[in-house]
Amino acid sequence: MTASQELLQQAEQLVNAGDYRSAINLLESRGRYDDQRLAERLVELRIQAYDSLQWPKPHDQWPPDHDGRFDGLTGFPEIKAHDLDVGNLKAGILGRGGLIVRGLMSADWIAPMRVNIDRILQARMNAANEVSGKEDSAWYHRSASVVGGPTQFRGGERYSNIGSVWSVDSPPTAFKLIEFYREVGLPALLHDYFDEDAVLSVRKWVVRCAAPNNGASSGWHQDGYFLGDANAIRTVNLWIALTDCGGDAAAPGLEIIAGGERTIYETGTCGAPFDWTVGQGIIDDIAVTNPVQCPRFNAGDALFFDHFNLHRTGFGVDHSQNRYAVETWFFAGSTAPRKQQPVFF
Ligand SMILES: O=C(O)CCC(=O)C(=O)O
Ligand SMILES: [Fe+2]
Repeated sequence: MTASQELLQQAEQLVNAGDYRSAINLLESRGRYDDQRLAERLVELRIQAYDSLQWPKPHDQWPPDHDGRFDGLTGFPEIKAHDLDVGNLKAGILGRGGLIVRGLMSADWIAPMRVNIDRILQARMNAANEVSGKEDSAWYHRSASVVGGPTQFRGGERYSNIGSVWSVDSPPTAFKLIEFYREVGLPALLHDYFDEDAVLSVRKWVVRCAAPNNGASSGWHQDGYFLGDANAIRTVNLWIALTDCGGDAAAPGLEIIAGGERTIYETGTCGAPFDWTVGQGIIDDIAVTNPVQCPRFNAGDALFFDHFNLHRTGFGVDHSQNRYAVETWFFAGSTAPRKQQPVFF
């Protein structure tokens, strides 16, 4: 038996005894991201674990207090990665609608992550186009535990090298991203923020490559609209640029409203193209006091915000480069929306 098979067997014993947490810890700490079978099993266990673990009842100190250290600022507060702590995170998200963290992801993570996203999109395309021998790529594999079951490919034009993919559909990528979250101390930071453990989810944990779409406008939205009862859920989104983008850069960034207003706006009116988008008329009203921001990000810079934030992909008029990014929504375990399929990490 190989070392990897032995690890998987030990993990199975722990799972059979109901101890998902130890099984996951074992595979995560002793396994490798490029061990295909192990990375796939780890994704399955992370999805299955949520139901078998105990989660606290939602506490009533929500939203938590913050010290207003960024009050009076226009736009988003900015800090360096080594200053990321719960005080800055609370005052940023709850006081100003977001917090920019410069240099959160270091260069040794960024380029490999971009390459991985290319591999994932290519593997999905190969599978859709039934390229012979390429159907079962390590880089694109839908776990049987994902609700909705196996991906159904229609083939042809459906997929390209541009697009978004659930991170769990790429087990090596999910493995590496969780390693990154640990490296920058997110589990403890988010525990302090939520006052309980955070979880990931199948549907709101996304890697993407967005192409320039000069002159186009994407939909203004609040993720709270999709996620269920906005007043019941507790979230932190970590959006990481893997390409220089926004501002005067050559790739699309984010257009986003600062200010920390905690309300869900009407959708589907005032010129909104879809029932889930907020109309330009409403944005124009808000922008009188809170101008739309399009922050300039360097690859590795991050923006934290939550489900009340109003934003859209920032298509410009003369972009020439694709933009890679990772969008990770964390949920307080107690109120994680079931429809998003919570993922233990
Ligand atoms: O990456 C983008 O352009 C969109 C990101 C977004 O909507 C989000 O992170 O919630
Ligand atoms: Fe969004």
